[in-house]
Order: sequence, then C-alpha cells, then structure tokens
Amino acid sequence: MQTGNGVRNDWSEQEVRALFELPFNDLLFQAQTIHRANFDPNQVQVSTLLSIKTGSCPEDCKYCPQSAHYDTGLEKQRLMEVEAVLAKAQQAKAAGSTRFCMGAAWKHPSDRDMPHVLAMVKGVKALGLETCMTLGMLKESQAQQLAEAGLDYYNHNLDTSPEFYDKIITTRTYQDRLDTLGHVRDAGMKICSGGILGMGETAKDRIGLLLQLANLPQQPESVPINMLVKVAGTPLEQVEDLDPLEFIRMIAVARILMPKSHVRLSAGREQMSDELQAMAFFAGANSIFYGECLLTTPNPESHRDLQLFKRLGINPEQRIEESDAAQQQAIVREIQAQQDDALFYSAS
Ligand code: SAM
Ligand code: DTB
Ligand code: SF4
Repeated sequence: MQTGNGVRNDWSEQEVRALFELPFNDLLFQAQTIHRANFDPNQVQVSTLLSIKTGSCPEDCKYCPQSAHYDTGLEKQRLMEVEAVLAKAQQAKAAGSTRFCMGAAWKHPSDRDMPHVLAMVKGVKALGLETCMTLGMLKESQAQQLAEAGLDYYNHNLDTSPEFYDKIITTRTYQDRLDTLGHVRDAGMKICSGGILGMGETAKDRIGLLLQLANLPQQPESVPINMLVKVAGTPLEQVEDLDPLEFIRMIAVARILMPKSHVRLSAGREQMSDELQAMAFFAGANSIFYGECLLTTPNPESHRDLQLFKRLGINPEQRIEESDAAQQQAIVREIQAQQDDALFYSAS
C-alpha cells in the first residue's frame, strides 16, 4: 500500500531481507539515488541534546547508564530549572543547531513535573528552535498538553525488534512503546523513533526493527539509528562489536524504506572514524546530534564535526527564515515581560 506521498507502509520481511542481502555497492547506490530524489544530498539537520533530568531511572534498559538497576558511577541530577535549560538552548542555537532535544530519565513524566516541562517547551520554542522531548511513556492527556505547548517532536525509540526486546528491557513492553507513539501522533506531534545496533541482536532483529518503524500507520519523521555506547557497569558493557559495515547497511535500508524521513546518525559517532561517518551520510543519513555531550556520554568535539562537514562539503540544514526571527524575538521579549510581571507581583 502507498500512502498519499508515495511512501509505502506494507514492507514484507522478505523484501527488507533482500535489500540487506544486496551487494554493498548496489545497496548504497540505491539508497543514495532515493536520498537525492527526496533531499539535498549535501545538507544535514543538526540537533543538540540536553539531559534535563539525569539518572535514577526505574526502567532496566540494559544499554543505559541512567538506569537505577546498574552501578555506572553516573552523577545524578534532579529536573533542571527552566532558566538553566533556556540558557543551554541559547548556546545550542548560537552554535548552529536548529533543534533542541530535552531528555529525562523517567519511566514517564509525573503530573507534578508537567508544568516545568511545558514551560521549557514554550521557552525553547520562543528562542526560534525546533523542540523535541524524550520523557518516557506518555498518557494521552500528557501528549495533548505537550502538543498544545508547541512541542514539535517526541522521541520514543522502539530500540530493537519485538522478538529481541525482552532480552534488553523487562520493565515496559513493546506495546507500551507503540501506545505512546500512537498518543504522540493523535496529539498531532511529529515522531522521532529509531533504535540501537550492536546490542548482540541478529540481522533478523535489525530487519524486524525497520519493519516496525517503516510499517507504522505514518512513518516517523525522524529515525535515530544509534550504535551502542558501551558503558561500564551496564549489562551490555562487554557485548561484541558489530561490523561497522552492517551499521552502514542499516542506514541505507532505513533510507530506502523511509524515503521522506530524516535518518539520524545518532549515538556512537565519538567511536567512529570520519570515513565511517562519511559513508553513513552517503548511505542516506541526514541528521546528527551536535555538541560535546549526548545525554551522559561524549559526542565528537564541535570543531571535529565542523571540520568533517567542511571536508565533505556538507551544509547544516537551515530551518529558520530570517523573517521569522524578528517575530520570535518579539515572543521572547513578551515572555520575559510576563516573567518580570510575575516576579513583580510575587515580590509585592
Ligand atoms: N527515558 C526516556 C526513554 O527511554 O524513553 C528517554 C531517554 S533514553 C536515554 C532515549 C534513548 O537513548 C533510548 O531509547 C535509547 O535508544 C538511547 N540510548 C540510551 N543509552 C544508550 C547507549 N548506551 N547507547 C546508545 N543509545 C542509547
Ligand atoms: C536517541 O535515539 N539517541 C539519543 C536521543 N535519542 C535521546 C540519546 C543517546 C544516549 C546515549 C547515551 C547517553 O549519552 O546517555
Ligand atoms: Fe530510563 Fe530511558 Fe535509560 Fe531506559 S533508556 S533506563 S527509560 S533513561
């Protein structure tokens, strides 16, 4: 079946397997051809991540340094103040990011935390950045609230295939994740959903993950493909490395199955050579996390990324029109004035 924009969401396992089994050059040629038909091949979307609440997470995701189930020596941090988040967002914007992704180590947001989170969305949006959050599972009403506050994207990864999933996480189900994605869609937000490679999964599991993502009723606008960052203290600390060429194949097949989505070369770039990253861009990746930290683990230094972009002739994607900028500045001034008023009245 084709949806209105020519995107298919009835991929079969056999078809996807056949793509993975193509000779490498044939696969990359097909992916690059589809990429060029849908995107400027020399543009990459740039997002910056911030951990707004760090560690002590009740979930048991075996890859994650923030799970309370494992001792990773991580410095924990309560939910950040809105002002501190906005200062980080300003810095990200000044460095050239167009999207600011805020992540919290929660099973799900509590109703008590929602007003703070909503204020963060409004404030970051008013700075002229696209907004993304990843806060764990959402209830229908919470998704509605986030959408009303202006949240553009919600990140919630399927992580792996339904078959491999319970080897990695036991505290929430695959269906829980699909339900959250449903609430995000119903509320009218864009979906950012992908997974992690290199967790000891099989080739069939990688096919299974892409089948789930590509065959959603509406494909995710953003598809992060993470290479596992092995963190000491997590159960996956010693897992065997994945052949980097299999990672490139995954990007290429994601590009072919989801031709209109941004495919993000996500966690794991710090450990990758420039040449491997260049190959990922050729295979159809067109988004990265930029800035020296992911949520809790290192990302390449900004100057290394800028040099790589220059060597490859890649331009960061610009989303903000100059004409919008003046309007956004006016909104920022209005919010600041409202805050000043609130302070004045609470002090008087
Ligand atoms: N707690 C929220 C949740 O899981 O929905 C949001 C934050 S969580 C850290 C976001 C995603 O980061 C996970 O779904 C996983 O795909 C990715 N991730 C976490 N730890 C990782 C690691 N060590 N290597 C690669 N990706 C990782
Ligand atoms: C995603 O798919 N990868 C990002 C973002 N979405 C939230 C997170 C990567 C986290 C890597 C481990 C860490 O830094 O804690
Ligand atoms: Fe918690 Fe998210 Fe880490 Fe899982 S991935 S342990 S839900 S922070």
